[in-house]
Amino acid sequence: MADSVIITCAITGAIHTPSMSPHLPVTPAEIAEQAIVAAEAGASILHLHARNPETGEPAPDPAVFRQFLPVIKQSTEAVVNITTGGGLGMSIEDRLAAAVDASPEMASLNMGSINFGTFPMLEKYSKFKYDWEREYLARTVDFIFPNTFKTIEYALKNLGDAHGTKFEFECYDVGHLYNLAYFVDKGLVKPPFFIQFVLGILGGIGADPENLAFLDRTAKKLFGDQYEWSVLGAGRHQMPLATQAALLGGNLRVGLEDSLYISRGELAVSNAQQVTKIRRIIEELGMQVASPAEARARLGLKGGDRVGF
Ligand code: KMH
Ligand code: ZN
Repeated sequence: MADSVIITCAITGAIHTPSMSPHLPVTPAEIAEQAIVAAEAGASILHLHARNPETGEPAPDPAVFRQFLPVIKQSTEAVVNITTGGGLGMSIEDRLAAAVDASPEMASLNMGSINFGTFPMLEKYSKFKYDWEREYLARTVDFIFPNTFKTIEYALKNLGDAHGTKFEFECYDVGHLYNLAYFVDKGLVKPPFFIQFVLGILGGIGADPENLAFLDRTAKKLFGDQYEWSVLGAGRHQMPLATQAALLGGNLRVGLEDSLYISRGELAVSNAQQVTKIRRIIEELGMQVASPAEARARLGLKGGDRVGF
């Protein structure tokens, strides 16, 4: 068990829409600013998506990412982790474009196809600023988030091998760990690797504490000491599961991508506010927050000077 906890912060994502919170970063300037302050608060890995600056719609365009990547790199030591999940409904080419263009130290890689239901949020939000928001949520009642063995292998080769990018393997259910084991056994994924348990997405495993313990146990059985793990809990499950992860010797992810709140019914005013809260919990438990240098060493990353931005 490592003696420090790696905090990942996921700045804006592609789940929440602008009308859900005035604090959700949309423009490149807002994304850069919130990422930098989150790093200053203790996040060692910054997981980044981009959005259309005018409408806030998830955007795959490498040119939009390039408006904030250099600013973040110049202002922090934090590891940049670019999404390959993109926005719901994007093609696999679009999903990979920004990471292939930027050659980051890390990128996300989703380890199995799932139903990805965000439509229940329509029960909570009725007024939207932009036309796209309602349909973006409604369409997920009949949406499968595609991550096949073919597309996973394509990313491992064209981003992992080709760019020296290492992955945040997003596992939404226990079967995804066995998909990962297939690629480890094939030699396409080499240790040390980084598993992100994703709990509480409608379509994936539920956010029960027993499920995190189950995933932790299953990963240990499959991978021994070849990996580091982290957990992201969606919505109200974010802080409880992050706290449980720290106690279990894991790492954790916070950020407005996966929860807009700082506590029950209270919107977080920034990503940094969530980082500060979980950092306080980690330190109250007598543990420390890992630095970007520690994260790079433990995850075997290529270094911030070997990226393409
Ligand atoms: N929003 C998380 C549940 C990705 O960007 O590749 C999953 C995620 C996927 O972050
Ligand atoms: Zn993401």
